[in-house]
Amino acid sequence: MLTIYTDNHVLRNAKTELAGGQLIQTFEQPARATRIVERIKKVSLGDVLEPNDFGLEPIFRVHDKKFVRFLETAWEAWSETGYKGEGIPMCWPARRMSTKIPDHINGKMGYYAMASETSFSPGTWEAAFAAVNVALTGAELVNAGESAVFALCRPPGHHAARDMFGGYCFLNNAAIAAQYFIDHGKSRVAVLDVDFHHGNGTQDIFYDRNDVMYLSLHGDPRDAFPYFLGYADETGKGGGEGYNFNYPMKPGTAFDEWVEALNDALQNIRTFGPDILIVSLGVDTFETDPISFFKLKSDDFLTYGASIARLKLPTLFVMEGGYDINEIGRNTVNVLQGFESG
Ligand code: OKP
Ligand code: ZN
Repeated sequence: MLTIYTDNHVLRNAKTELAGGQLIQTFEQPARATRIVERIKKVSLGDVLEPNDFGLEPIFRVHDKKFVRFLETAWEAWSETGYKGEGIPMCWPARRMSTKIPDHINGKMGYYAMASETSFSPGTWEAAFAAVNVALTGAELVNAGESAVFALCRPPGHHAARDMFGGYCFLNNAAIAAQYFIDHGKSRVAVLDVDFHHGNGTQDIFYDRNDVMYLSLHGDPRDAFPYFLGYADETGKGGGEGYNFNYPMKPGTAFDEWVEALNDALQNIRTFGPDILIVSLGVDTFETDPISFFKLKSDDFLTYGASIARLKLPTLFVMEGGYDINEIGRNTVNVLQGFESG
């Protein structure tokens, strides 16, 4: 399997994450992607290619222009205030408040944020933009007939909505790739999100559409981030009714139960009959992930990779989460090798 990867992800290297009332070292760190690419080379999964530059147009097909402009300029504006720390949103347009976009960076930060753990740091925009190019290069190859490609994106994307960042995400790599397929001749795309967290951004972007189906297996939002989306009764709206599937699962869920949800999702994908499958691949379902509560084992990743392959669809894997740095390489590549054996 081909992998798309660039070292530019290291430009996203925030020093702080607000967690439990403290500023701690970020879980979402450069070593994640570096460990994965090392494992890919170690097992000779296939060639590792640099991304091409697709510019901003494919991003504007999914994201709000003012939001993109905000991401491009946020670090500069934040640092110009003289604040000593990294950019952290602190005040949101909560219930019954105005939705006008403030001028001050502090106000803008809150307007565009969906959470406060994700600090802005120098290079964040450049890395997020590079990750989109990684996803789009993979999409272009799959569209040209490649049967499966791994887009090793970092930072991740599935929490980023049309005009919101947070949950370590800035631009929605998988959603931008899905829209790219639709804009380049494909009629139907399924996005299967196996990251531990619900991909609120991807769901939201395609919620009223029937050309992109979104299916997500994740920690029940009653107990897990992003808390305010990902419930089973969210099934789509308008023309998109029936094209959104959520499988929330409780703390401690192990593979036997998880795979039942996967099989149900795979059956829904078969019924939909898409031209393309995008897998939002997070391996934070692993038993020792430091921020998650599922109990998958390393061999389970091989097993479910093979299950996904049985759909026999052209497939783009897009990297999302996974925070047990010591096992992220093995677990991620297990999915890809399982897929190739399936
Ligand atoms: C991003 B992806 C840890 C709380 C973390 C944000 C999680 C973002 C996960 N103290 N909250 O879906 O893997
Ligand atoms: Zn996650």
